[in-house]
Amino acid sequence: IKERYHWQTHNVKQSGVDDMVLLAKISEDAIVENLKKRFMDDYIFTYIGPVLISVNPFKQLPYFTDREIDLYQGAVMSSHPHPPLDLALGWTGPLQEGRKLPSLCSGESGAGKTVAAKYIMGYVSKVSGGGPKVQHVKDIILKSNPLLEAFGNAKTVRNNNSSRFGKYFEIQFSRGGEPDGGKISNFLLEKSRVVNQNPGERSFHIYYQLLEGASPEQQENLGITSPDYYYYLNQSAAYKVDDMNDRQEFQETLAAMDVVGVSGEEQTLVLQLVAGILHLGNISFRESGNYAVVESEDFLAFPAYLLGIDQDRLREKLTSRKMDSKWGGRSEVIDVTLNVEQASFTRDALAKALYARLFDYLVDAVNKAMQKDHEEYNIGVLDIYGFEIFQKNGFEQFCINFVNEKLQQIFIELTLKAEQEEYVQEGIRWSPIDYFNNKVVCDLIENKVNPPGVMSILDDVCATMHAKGEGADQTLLQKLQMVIGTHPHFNSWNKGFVVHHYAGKPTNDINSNLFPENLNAEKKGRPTTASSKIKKQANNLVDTLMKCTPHYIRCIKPNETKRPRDWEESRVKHQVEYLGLRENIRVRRAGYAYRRVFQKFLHRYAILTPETWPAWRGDERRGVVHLLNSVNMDPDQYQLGRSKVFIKAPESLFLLEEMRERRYDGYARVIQKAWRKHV
Ligand code: AD9
Ligand code: MG
Repeated sequence: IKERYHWQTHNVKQSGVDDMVLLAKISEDAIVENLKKRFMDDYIFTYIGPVLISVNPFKQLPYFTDREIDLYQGAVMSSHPHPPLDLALGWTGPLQEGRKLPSLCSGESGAGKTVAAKYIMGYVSKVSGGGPKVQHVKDIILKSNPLLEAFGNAKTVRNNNSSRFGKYFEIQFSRGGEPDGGKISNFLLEKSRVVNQNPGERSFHIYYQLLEGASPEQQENLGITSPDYYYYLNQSAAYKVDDMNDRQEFQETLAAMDVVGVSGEEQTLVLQLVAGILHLGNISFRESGNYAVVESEDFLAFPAYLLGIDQDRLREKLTSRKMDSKWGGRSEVIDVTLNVEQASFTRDALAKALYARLFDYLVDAVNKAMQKDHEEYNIGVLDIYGFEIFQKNGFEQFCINFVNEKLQQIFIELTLKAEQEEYVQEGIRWSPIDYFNNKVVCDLIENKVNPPGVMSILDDVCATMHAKGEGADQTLLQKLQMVIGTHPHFNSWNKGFVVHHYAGKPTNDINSNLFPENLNAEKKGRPTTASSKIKKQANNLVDTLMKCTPHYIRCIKPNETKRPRDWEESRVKHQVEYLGLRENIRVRRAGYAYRRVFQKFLHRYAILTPETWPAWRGDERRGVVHLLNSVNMDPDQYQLGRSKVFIKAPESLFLLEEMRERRYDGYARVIQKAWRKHV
């Protein structure tokens, strides 16, 4: 009855199809149309087989009320997509087998990855039990979000709460299924935002939180005044975000620090550092006989005090640098004075480095608080910055889009791989499907040789720049043109270059900070560049994920206005195209649209034959054959694997469902009749 009820309720209000494998026609237009129908009816989740598509509704919908969770937790497989249900089936199931279960949220900036990731973490905390220790870990899992978002998220033109770092959050479980530990790995924070933002964008939220929320005492101690006073905030002239209460969020950030065990004293230091960086930005320089001097000593003392650096030493650091010099066979370190441009660059580099360390410190604090000595089971959620194109795209966009490219690669390899593996494992015959493999774009960026990719060429130019001095940008462009100028996914001209990503074509402007900041690093030999670091991180991630069976959440952004019920057809279509949803459905269908282990299949359609009702006795495989024969299923339409039945066309399945429904209705009428007679 429960199953019947379940099935019926989900067929009462049917909005489009909830698994697009069942679409009558597979075209991009049909996919967009289906998603639109569902979106307008507040169904934001749709499946393609096990892949979850989520369309950002830009309004609050009730997914995770207690009632919803009760209703769905442990529910039988229904055709109604719902993340908690998904979790119950997709995750807690295999979790019992002791595997790592990663979920990958992907999609462009503002599509809803972070919100989806938070729902998942929230759900896990809600449904699992546990004593005080477990409760504490759950608190940390939940509070780590406002904390890391305060320091790592910012308003961009794409998203008012855009993640400017990537994270992979693992929740560890005890044998009893209680979350009792966790670990965050963070990826490349967009630290250039600390010193400079595009028009209309803000720096990290914490700055505005502090300025709005500081107590009078903090205001005095930290030199807090209005945001337009600070060079690091006033360049973009954006201070407020719609629907965001910085003052209130400041309190939440502090409370979150309490929970993760950052003591009151440490919190004071954290805020001191945040304010110190702001004041550092207000140090300006003027030219004096070809080299830079600090414009006004008054502006030096306060940041020095906040950062705990001796004032003279700070001055020296900002206006000169140490250099190795070879003289007459001897090597010595000499001080070289800097010009105004170099001094400002050094100031900004210091600000960025301090902020990045502060961020790492906070991630560490969260990790320490959730640390567990041995791992048993874990589920992970990957939430990174989404693919983005701005008017000016710098080095960081280049890295962000590269990481997205790698993620797409995992999706392609694993959805196909998993599909193929299952067919092989079950001994099913099938023929593979063509689709765009973005490996060619990944190679263009990260190849070491034959030909070297953009990152290698960039590293090379960085390594030789000291000797060359100026003209790094032109050298880079020439080299890129020479080595990969004819690559089908690459274009360059005298001011920049374009990489044709799977999701779009951002123009990387040579004047907008294309070089990673350690171009002028004082290190000897070949320094680890920012690009080699992100390359390594991305590849480690790929290695980890490739060993698992990730669960995909493909997020779609329906409009640029951030308004509910606003549907921009062409934007959605573009995303449907580049996410490869059509290929995804085709791959899923080319083979078999539906698969179910024998026992579950028998259970669901038991009512169709007297021999299987209420239960089939004997060999399950033979039971399935008997069932399919008695309903005259065309033998071309299905194959039996080793443990599962595979059914090709969705229509065949519809037929089974219809028959099943008629039988139930028939029974219901008989029972009603009997009942009426009885009364
Ligand atoms: V970025 O790559 O970090 O710039 P995300 O993470 O993909 O991006 P995010 O999750 O931050 O986007 O979503 C953007 C905004 O859309 C949120 O701040 C919400 O206001 C809104 N949103 C997203 N998903 C949902 C949802 N499931 N329900 C309601 C949502 N609102
Ligand atoms: Mg995000």
